[in-house]
Amino acid sequence: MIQTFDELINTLKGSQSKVVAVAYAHDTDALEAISKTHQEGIAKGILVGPKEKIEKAAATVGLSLTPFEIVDIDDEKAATQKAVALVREGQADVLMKGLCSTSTILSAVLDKVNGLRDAKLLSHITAFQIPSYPKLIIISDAAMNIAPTLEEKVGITENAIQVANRLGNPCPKVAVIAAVEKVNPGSMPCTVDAAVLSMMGSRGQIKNAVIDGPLAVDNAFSKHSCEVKGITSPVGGDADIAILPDIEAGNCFYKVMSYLALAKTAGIIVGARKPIVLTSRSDSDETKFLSIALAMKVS
Ligand code: COD
Repeated sequence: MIQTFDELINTLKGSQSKVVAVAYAHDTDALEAISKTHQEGIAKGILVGPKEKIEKAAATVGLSLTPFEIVDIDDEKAATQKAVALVREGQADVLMKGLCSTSTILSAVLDKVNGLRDAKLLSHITAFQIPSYPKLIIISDAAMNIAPTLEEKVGITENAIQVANRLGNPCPKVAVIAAVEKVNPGSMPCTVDAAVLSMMGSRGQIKNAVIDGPLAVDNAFSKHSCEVKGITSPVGGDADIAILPDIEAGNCFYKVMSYLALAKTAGIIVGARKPIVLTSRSDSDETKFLSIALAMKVS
């Protein structure tokens, strides 16, 4: 079972046959990340966008583009659609956002005819490595589904479980997070969703995981907290996955882990035919590299 990002990287070394398609690639951050990925022997890259601008961006950060194929397309929408097409046609294994806007890439991905949608819900998952916890923590959804319904939370949970399975954990422990551990139907509807997801796990409707909720964050990750509060839970204190109630909670968790707890962080969108790396400009170079690595592992 993969417990750290170093272990993840080690499992990928030598998998140079896999390819990342970068949409609108004249972005120095994306170019540096893809170049590191190539140097580490993890993946090759196809750069889609205006060739002259890609070369200029690479020159400003001193990168050689020799190892990369460039598909010369000026227009943002057309370049993004081409990168999506490369993934859809099997010429690339992962899609990565370059300088195109988030809405341009998401609408190309969600396009019913030419996009990357399968029957499944697309959701964002983040993996964190932090010294105070003995294994990677996966959370969802910090960036895609805004206010998921119960049905969408089932999709979010299943996607996160599949990522944990791909990381070698056949039966991850899933904490469905709320502010409290008691079901409060009147005032806190997310506690009801958490209880239903938990029951769907124990009835085998959601497979390959042990699910418990509602659990507050302290119950999910601290055995001491469970003892103090008298909570008996197969997940409490040892969660592999935390499902957050909505994008606000998910995004706050992500930013607190990254900016205040200084976690090593990787984030990708899953549920499409292939994973998508959609990092933001404020993410560190390390996060961009680790996100590509996680996408490679899941692809
Ligand atoms: N999975 C599968 N299909 C989806 C999903 C999904 N998560 N979301 C939308 N679709 C499908 C719909 O069924 C529909 O067929 C089509 O896509 C368009 O759906 P709309 O009209 O809801 O699409 P949008 O463009 O209004 O919304 C989709 C977004 C993903 C853009 C939207 O949910 C969004 O803005 N999410 C938050 C993104 C964000 O701001 N993140 C910032 C945090 S870093």
